[in-house]
Amino acid sequence: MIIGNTRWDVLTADITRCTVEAIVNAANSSLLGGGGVDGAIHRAAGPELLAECRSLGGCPTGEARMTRGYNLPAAHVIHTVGPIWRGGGAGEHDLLANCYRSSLGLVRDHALRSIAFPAISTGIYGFPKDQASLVAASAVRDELAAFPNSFDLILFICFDEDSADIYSRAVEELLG
Ligand code: AR6
Repeated sequence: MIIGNTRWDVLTADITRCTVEAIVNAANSSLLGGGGVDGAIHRAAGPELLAECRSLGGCPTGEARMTRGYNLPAAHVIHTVGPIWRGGGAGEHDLLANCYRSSLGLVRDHALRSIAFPAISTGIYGFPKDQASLVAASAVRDELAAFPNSFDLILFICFDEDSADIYSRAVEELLG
């Protein structure tokens, strides 16, 4: 998809291998590492990432914090904390949308142009992928409308083909 100057794509890949300016980490509120994509990012970045994360003092759900990328191909990591799925009535959709907005806000604040997102909250945190993909796509669509030409490349990186199909369909649906 091309929207203004922005290419927006869904890929099946390992986000730790992505050469973009910033990759997003689906972290927890301690920012001190964990399993899933968080564990993979910390392993690939090396121990200096954890040392920098310790200095941040955590992050509330829906917000985001930026660090360097150390041994990653990406120069920066944006750590955001997705909501734990509790059935959908606990503000999960808004909190997940905030993760995408906060992350894109940091990209803009630092004048970066390219970012790769994982499927935040859809692993250990249990958010249903069909709903999470629509939240993600609508949040990005709204940011692109509000801040046109602020980004060159936005990637949704899925770990398997089935997820990539779900996120691709959501992007297509949201863009009509
Ligand atoms: N590249 C891209 N996507 C990946 C990768 C990877 N290397 N590894 C996993 N995924 P999860 P959450 C996908 O569980 O649900 C951690 O312990 C995975 O298939 O990583 O937000 C944190 O510390 C799934 O679709 O994150 C938190 O405690 C997606 O990434 C908690 O897990 C997100 O799955 C956060 O849970």
